[in-house]
Amino acid sequence: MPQQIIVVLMLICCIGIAAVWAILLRRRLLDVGAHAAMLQADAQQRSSWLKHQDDEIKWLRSELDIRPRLVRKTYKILTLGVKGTGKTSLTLKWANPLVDLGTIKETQVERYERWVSHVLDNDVLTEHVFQIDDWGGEHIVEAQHELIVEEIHGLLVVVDLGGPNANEVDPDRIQAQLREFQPQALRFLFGPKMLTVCKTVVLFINKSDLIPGTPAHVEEEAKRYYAPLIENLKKYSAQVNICILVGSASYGHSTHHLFSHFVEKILPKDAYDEHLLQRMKQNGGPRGGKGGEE
Ligand SMILES: Nc1nc2c(ncn2[C@@H]2O[C@H](COP(=O)(O)OP(=O)(O)OP(=O)(O)O)[C@@H](O)[C@H]2O)c(=O)[nH]1
Ligand SMILES: [Mg+2]
Repeated sequence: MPQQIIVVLMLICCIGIAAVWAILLRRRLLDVGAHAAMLQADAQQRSSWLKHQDDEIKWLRSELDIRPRLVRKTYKILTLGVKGTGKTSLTLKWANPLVDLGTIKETQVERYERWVSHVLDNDVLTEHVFQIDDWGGEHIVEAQHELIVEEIHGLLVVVDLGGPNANEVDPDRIQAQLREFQPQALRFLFGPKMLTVCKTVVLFINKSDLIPGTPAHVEEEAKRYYAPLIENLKKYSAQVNICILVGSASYGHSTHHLFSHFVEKILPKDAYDEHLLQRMKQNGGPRGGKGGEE
C-alpha cells in the first residue's frame, strides 16, 4: 500500500514538473515570437530609412545637375603710399572687406577680398570680386614692382597731410611724398602694361581733418599742397582715368566714394546685379557727393 502511494505521489510530481515546463516553454516561445516581431519591425524601419536616403541622394543629384556653374572674376586694386599715410585704415573703411586673406609675411602685403556682385547667365553664376592688396609703406618698392608685373585694374595712391600722430599739416612730409611720386617715378609706374589694364588711378589725399575750416576750404588747401603731383598725374588722363579725392580715413570723409568709383570704372556693365544697382543709385556715383574731381 505505501508503495502505491509513493508511485501515485511520484506520478503527481512528474505531472507537476511537466506542467511547469510546459508553462516555461510557452513563455519562452512567446518571448521568441515577440523578439522576432521586433526584429522584423526594425528591419522594415531600416529598409524604409534606406529608401528615404536613396530618394534624398537622387533628389540632391538632380539639384546638383540643375545648379549653375560658379565662375569667379577678380579685379585687383593696389594701394600704394609711403609709411603711415593711412592705407590700411582707408582699405578697411572703403572696402569693408568680408575676407581677410591675411598678411603675407615675406612680402608684407595685406590682402583682402570684397564681393561686388553675382550675375546669373543661363547656367553660369559669375561672382565679381575686388581683391585689394594693401602694401605696407616700407615695401613701396615691392608694391611698385607688383604694379608693373601684375594685372592691376585699379590703383589707389594714398598720400597724407601729416605723420601718424600729427595734429597739424606737416609741409616737410608733404614734400617727401611729392619727391616719392615725382614725374620720373610716375613714368616708371605708368608703363605700357599698367596703362592697358588699369582702368583708374585715384589719388587720395588723406588726413583732411588736419586742416581746419569748411569742407570746400579744406579741399582747396589739400589740393594746393599736392598741386605738383595732381598736375603730373593729369598728364596721363588721356590714357587712364585719374580721380583726386580729399578725405579722412579716421573720420570717414570721402571714403565711401571709393567703392562706387572703383565699381563704376572697373566693373563691366554686364556685371551689375540688382543689389549693386540699388547701391550705386543710393550713392549717386563717386561725384554724387563732394570731394571728388576727375
Ligand atoms: N589724423 C588722421 N590720422 C589718420 C588718418 N588715417 C590714418 N591715420 C593714422 O595714421 C596712422 C597710420 O595709419 P595706417 O592705416 O596704419 O597707415 P598705413 O599707410 O597702412 O601704414 P603702413 O602700413 O605702415 O605703411 C595711424 O596712427 C592712424 O590712426 C586720418 O584720416 N586722420
Ligand atoms: Mg598698413
